[in-house]
Amino acid sequence: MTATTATTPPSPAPGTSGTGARTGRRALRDAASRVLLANWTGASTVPSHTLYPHQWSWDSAFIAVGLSRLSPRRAQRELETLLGAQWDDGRIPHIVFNPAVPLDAYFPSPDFWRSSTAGAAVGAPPGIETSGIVQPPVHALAAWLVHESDPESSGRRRFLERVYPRLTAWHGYLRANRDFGGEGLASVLHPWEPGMDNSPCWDRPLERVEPAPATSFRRADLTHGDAADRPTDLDYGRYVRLATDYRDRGYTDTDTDNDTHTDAGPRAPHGFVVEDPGFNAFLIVSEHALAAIALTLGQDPEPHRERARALTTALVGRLWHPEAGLFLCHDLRTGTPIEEKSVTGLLPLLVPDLPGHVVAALLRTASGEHFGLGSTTALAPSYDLRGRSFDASRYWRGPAWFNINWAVERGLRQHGALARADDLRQAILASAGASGFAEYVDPRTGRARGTTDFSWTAAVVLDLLARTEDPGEER
Ligand code: 9WN
Repeated sequence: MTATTATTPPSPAPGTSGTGARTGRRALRDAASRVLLANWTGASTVPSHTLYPHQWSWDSAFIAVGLSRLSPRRAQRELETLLGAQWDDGRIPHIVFNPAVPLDAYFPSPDFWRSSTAGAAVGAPPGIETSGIVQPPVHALAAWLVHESDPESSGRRRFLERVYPRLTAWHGYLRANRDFGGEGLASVLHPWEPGMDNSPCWDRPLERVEPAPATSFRRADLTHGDAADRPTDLDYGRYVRLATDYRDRGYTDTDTDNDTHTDAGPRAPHGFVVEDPGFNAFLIVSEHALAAIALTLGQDPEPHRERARALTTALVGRLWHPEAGLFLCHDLRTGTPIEEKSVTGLLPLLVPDLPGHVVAALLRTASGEHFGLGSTTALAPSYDLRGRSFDASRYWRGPAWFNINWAVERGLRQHGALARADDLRQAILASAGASGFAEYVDPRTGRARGTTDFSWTAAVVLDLLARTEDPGEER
């Protein structure tokens, strides 16, 4: 499916009270439910039947949060299906392939990743094909929210008992294998890992990567997506090179147990090694969620709290840049910050114990000229409105994404910016509905980009609607 022409001006959203508004909310809820039901494949949900016909890691976390508002049982299943593909080293792969889908429906396909053979030595499961890279650790947060949506069914099915060891193993993988900076933060090894694949933040680090020849692979995304909304062939060549190199070294993360902890360029055997604030913000929030899960299970929450505290200190110490008013990505191959303003730098608003001056600066930056939230834009754009690489249509280089805005909304609310959180919530609901549950939208006009009937867009709508309908339900 190509981009639609639906438009959603950043105008006032439907109100939250009165009969008309109630009818509007019911219609929106029904429409969002239809998207998730149509994208359900029996054990999990595809982000989109056309563009992404398998299970994606962080998509499933957001989807589970939305599904919990429809069917807690199905939400639990969504997460447990993903965790069923976890590798023995603890990693949760970014894609779990559906064997019934033809190989040419998505690239890179299972015969590219070859997880069950190439990853066997580090514990890739036999009998399931997955990718070998990861995505942001939203899963423990999602598991906790799924539990909270229906503690009774969760308890009856021993949901938390089952997922807790897997989630702790996942965080253990990131601690043991991805701390290339040496202060606890997780690094990403591929632009697909932070989930914001085509962000201008990756342009400089990617310049060092020799692209795989265009003739060595065949993209499938352009069959379903508009080329103007998608990464370029040159970007794809570099994505393919990095993934090929990782695969060919058996998906091992470090060369030896030698000291890889040097900021001036880790001896990590990877062409791309970056600390990303959004990825780590989700890790911290998920560590807090593990503390809540441990407490519920009668286990000691303190180790999780301690890790969350240490990660928060490292996040602020390493990635906070007061002069930018934002967290910046850090390129570990050069030991330098990446001087691009991306929405990933606002995501630490999710972190509960940030210093007050950092929160105040983030709130200013969110509504300032670079992101324009509440003034020139209704939803936070993925990249600096004034940045030289800003592109309102192209994939993570400007468009606004709904999962990210859901996270920003939580962050604003958590730090007491309630009116702004309310406005953003309403803007998400209005824009999602008017754009046909678009994958992403032009942040200035609301015009739908990418594909439509996109699962996490519908999922965050269901979650926000549930919380809007019952303000007492805030979590
Ligand atoms: C590569 C599925 C995924 C999202 C990512 C988004 C996009 C894939 C692609 O789609 O990435 O993983 O083929 O472009 O960037 O965040 O998880 O929705």
